[in-house]
Amino acid sequence: MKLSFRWYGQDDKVTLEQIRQIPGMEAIVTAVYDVPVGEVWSRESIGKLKELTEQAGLKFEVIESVPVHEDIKLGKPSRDQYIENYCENIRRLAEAGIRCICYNFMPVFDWTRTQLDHPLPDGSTSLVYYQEQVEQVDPLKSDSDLTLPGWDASYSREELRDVVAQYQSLTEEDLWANLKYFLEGIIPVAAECGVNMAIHQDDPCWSIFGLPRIITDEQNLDCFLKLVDDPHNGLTLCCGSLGCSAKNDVAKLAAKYAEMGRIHFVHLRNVQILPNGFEERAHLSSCGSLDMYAIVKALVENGFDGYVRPDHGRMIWGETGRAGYGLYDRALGAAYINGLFEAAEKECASHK
Ligand code: DNO
Repeated sequence: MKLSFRWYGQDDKVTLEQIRQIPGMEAIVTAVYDVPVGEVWSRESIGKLKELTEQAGLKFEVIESVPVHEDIKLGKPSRDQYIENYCENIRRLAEAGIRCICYNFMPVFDWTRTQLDHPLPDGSTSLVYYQEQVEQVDPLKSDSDLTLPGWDASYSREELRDVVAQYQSLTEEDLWANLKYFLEGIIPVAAECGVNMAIHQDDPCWSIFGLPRIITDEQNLDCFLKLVDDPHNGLTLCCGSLGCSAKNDVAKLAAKYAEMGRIHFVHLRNVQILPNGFEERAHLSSCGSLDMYAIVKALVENGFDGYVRPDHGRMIWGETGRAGYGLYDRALGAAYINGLFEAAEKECASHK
């Protein structure tokens, strides 16, 4: 595996110099943030990210995310232009050395939580999702001030209502058809450029705010991989997104899709499943519902050799910053991930 760390560019409070000092750190996961969703990224912006990353002694090989324009998800006539722009981004990123692109196909809202600073008993804070709070934080209601770091903040409330309304007549089948159309446009380009596309699961892995969500479970991941049956059409296996539903056996999915060679990127984090939702916890198996060692072992035993990153961390030691993306707890996560892989690799080698 190649250990990586998400970095939000020069505005990130976490610096490349800090990231480089995490043991075993190889690559940076980043994106161009100065371009509206759907537009072509400038070679200058891509080049700057590459230069900064490489100057810091890290590799520039993974992008998270190249976002997919809503018109593509909605299947509007303008999608062809947006798909062409997407292909151009793949080409430009490949030229700059990118090997893996993470993206998602969630209508309107990316990852969603109901509180970003929930205190845990040890005094740290973490991101949580409580069903009873979902109603209160409905982003379409005028008295809701919720905006989350993962959401496209460029929408006004009116625009948000409008785009959500456009989904009212869209069924899950339509969304699948639009995803297939998108993949048929981009995967041949990715294959030609040697880039692995890695779809992120919907987070949480169920429908929210009345919008369809389809990248949610084993059956749907099977369907997804068959839409375009090419190794460049693969997954970002996000343990926390799949693992917040007890119906997903993440270790089993890790084994299955790694064996098929379709996992290109892994987000490792633990969650505690609760009757009314879930809480993000420290990475350790004993802190949440997921058996992190079983997941890593499943990856190693099945020949996974892609990128891995610690996912959301708690806020600890008084750190403030971007929710889920502070330095300290993610660095602890990285150290733990190193340990899990070393143990799994040695155990696997001893059985050969
Ligand atoms: C949340 C992230 C997601 C992810 C996108 C991928 O912290 O895991 O925002 O980057 O869904 O497109």
